[in-house]
Amino acid sequence: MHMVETDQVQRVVLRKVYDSRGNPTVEAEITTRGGKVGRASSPSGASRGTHEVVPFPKEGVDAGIERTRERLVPRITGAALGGQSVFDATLHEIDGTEDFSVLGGNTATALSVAYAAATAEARDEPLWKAITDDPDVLPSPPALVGNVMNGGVHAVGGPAIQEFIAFVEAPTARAEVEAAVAVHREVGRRLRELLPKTALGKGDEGGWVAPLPDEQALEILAGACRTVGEERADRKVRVRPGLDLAASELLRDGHYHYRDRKITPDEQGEFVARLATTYDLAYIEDPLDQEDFERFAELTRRVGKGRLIVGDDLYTTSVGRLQQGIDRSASNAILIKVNQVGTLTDTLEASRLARRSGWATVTSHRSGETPDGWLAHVALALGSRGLKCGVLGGERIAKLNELVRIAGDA
Ligand code: 2PG
Ligand code: MG
Repeated sequence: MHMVETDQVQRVVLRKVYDSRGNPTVEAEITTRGGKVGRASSPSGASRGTHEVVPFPKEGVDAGIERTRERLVPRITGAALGGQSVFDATLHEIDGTEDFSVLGGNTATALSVAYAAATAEARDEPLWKAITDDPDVLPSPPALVGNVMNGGVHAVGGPAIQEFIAFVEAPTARAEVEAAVAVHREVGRRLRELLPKTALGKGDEGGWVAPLPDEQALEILAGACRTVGEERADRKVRVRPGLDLAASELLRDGHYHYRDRKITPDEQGEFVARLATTYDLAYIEDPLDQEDFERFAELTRRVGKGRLIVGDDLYTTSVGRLQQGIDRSASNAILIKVNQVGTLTDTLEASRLARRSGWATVTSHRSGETPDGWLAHVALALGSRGLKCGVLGGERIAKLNELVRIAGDA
């Protein structure tokens, strides 16, 4: 049990800062009467789901910040800390829309997390404890869902599939991070061997970008996962490949478009099912369009055993969308992104519903990120099966370093 909070919000600062793509986003800073500071900034997506809240009002980032300063800050100054759900309800009330189109979902996210961080600081406790339902248990580290090759809208000239992922499980956070980094390196080595004269690049999430068709890229990933897994098998490290197809981005005029062909939705289902079994995929995110609950369910029935079938754009962290998915057994896992719904309270609700239904949650970064580490705390607080945050690049490794820090690995 926590002691009753006596500390209060004294000062709220909102500022426009910049994400890893150089796009503007919002940072919130809450200073308490006791002189503690909670600070958080919000990431931004590129392959955004239709059902997400909007990141900024249509008038822009500055308008969202200005309105929040005027309407919210006077209301929350002097408020007690430790009342996350009341604070988040105030954000909704003042915004007054379903999709945070007045304040902006990114403004709300930065404030919601900064408030939790200020609460944690006031209690002299780690952030995850201020978020979780069960603050007395240190949760076990989630699997790492590390993006090592980029394509789709996160890259130029790469495969059509958005993310080629190393799914890493190990007894410690440190062993997981080291294995994920090793896969990233091994993919780089294999790409240089295959394409010695080609300039290789990196995508928005720090994964390699190479001009390869999707299945050839997957072969490279699967080979790299096998090599790293075999090297570390005696240390109980397991490494398997995974994909985020971000399929809504591939669908145009009723067909899924790849580099050199286009296929029907039925063919897409067949294609992904074949990839799942051929390459022993541990993780498949958004294999189909964000409205196609039916084919999601069919794929889960066919190949869902022993792997995570994850809805991102399908659910957008929304309880209503998730309930539809549960009713139809559309997948067995949900991707969790705080700024798809705008507050930690909404995020926790989605996570609780998933867990009550026996589904896994995977807590995720966005393609545009800041060097904050709070995502690792959210993953732990929710008891997530996975933490998806890329591998390399300052804004990605910041989350992994925070995970190592929290886990207290020597
Ligand atoms: C995704 C994310 C993060 P974005 O599709 O899962 O990897 O991308 O933030 O662009 O939506
Ligand atoms: Mg996704």
